[in-house]
Amino acid sequence: MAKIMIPASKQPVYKKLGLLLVAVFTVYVFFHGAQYARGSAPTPKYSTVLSSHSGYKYSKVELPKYSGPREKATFVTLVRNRDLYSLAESIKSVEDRFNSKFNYDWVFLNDEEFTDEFKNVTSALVSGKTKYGLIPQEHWSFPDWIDEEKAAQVRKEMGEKRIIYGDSESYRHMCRFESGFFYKHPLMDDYDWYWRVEPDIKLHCDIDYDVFRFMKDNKKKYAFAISIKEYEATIPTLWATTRKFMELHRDLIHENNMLDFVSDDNGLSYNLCHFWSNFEIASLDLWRSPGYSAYFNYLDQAGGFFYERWGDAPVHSIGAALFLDRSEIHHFGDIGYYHVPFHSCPIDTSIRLANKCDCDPSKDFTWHSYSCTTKFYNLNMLQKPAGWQNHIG
Ligand SMILES: Nc1nc2c(ncn2[C@@H]2O[C@H](COP(=O)(O)OP(=O)(O)OP(=O)(O)O)[C@@H](O)[C@H]2O)c(=O)[nH]1
Ligand SMILES: *[C@@H]1O[C@H](CO)[C@@H](O)[C@H](O)[C@H]1NC(C)=O
Ligand SMILES: [Mg+2]
Repeated sequence: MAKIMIPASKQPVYKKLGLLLVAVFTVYVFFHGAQYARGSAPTPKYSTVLSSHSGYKYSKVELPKYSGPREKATFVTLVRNRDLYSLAESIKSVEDRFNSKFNYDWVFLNDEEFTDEFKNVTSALVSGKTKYGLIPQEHWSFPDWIDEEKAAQVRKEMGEKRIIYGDSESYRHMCRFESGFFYKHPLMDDYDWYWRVEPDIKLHCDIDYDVFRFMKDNKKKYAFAISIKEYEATIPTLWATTRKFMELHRDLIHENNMLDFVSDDNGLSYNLCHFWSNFEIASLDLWRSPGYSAYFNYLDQAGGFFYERWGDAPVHSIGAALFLDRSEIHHFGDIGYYHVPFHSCPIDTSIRLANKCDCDPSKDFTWHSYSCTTKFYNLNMLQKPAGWQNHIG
């Protein structure tokens, strides 16, 4: 959508051009009025204000810049009550940078009931509707084919080896839930798209367009901000299991897949590359598809979520690489993002200034040698920003 930009610093000029301004607004209001009529968007919060004021002042305050048809989309956060205030900062950042302009809903999921304090604080921060869901027990427990003693023994051994979260049972339920169940929660039935948000994340830049509409209009199904390599010790047999699945289900794998992102030797081994799943903007159809459903069930039966410590990030990434057309995967290079310990920060100064980014480009991880994003650009012959070589680190 065209942007109407009337910087406050130029207001005196507009006073002189009062008539022209009125004309511009008339066209603007007409255009957007037509958009509301076309779409199924709820009435925008400021629509009536426009006609009851005159003058240039509301060019800064009340223009419904980001109206029009919206997607069936929601934010989704899996979280414990005790992480409320870490999450509150994430929400405030996402609202300030993006969602206060679009008012998308937010679904919160938990393996325990949310407290009233949690609901009060989060519903005050979110500009869209908030929904709170309890995870059904069968989505957060050992399936009956898992040998719990063996699983406990593995946790002990992986703890002794100091593998990150190696001794944690809840982390494993979390990874299995994010891999195969979050999109099956009834609260997610209302949506086609989601944006995953975790506690303690931050958006570094303003996002002035509807990312969900971008995904739809550009035929994207999965988008990431940061990619990285997995700790091999957490997934010793994930690739062997994936290969067995591929042999059994060749028909389910997309003919124009992106297997070359996850394997450097034509499928023989996993190169450990994955999209960092604490940030995801994606289509729920991907996970609800016959291909991914069969893949998740196969992995779940194999038991690696408990007998190893398979993460949802490699599982989602391999899933996206197998079941999507490679053109359906998108890197959001203009969204500055932080989740400890990595930043993505646009290294292109003009993007950083235009989007009011507050990050230090020298801390950007995107073009670092541990990141897999350069590989993603190379494989897809996408143009990398000028100066990317200087950020290899
Ligand atoms: N309800 C619930 N949510 C959890 C639990 N463990 C993790 N989560 C959530 O699952 C997501 C991933 O967990 P994190 O602890 O952030 O895992 P991580 O990102 O790999 O590790 P960090 O570097 O610690 O952030 C976050 O949204 C957490 O809030 C749990 O036991 N219960
Ligand atoms: C939550 O908000 C309700 C309504 O404002 C209030 O009655 C209740 O005391 C609040 N509870 C907590 C724990 O903040
Ligand atoms: Mg996290």
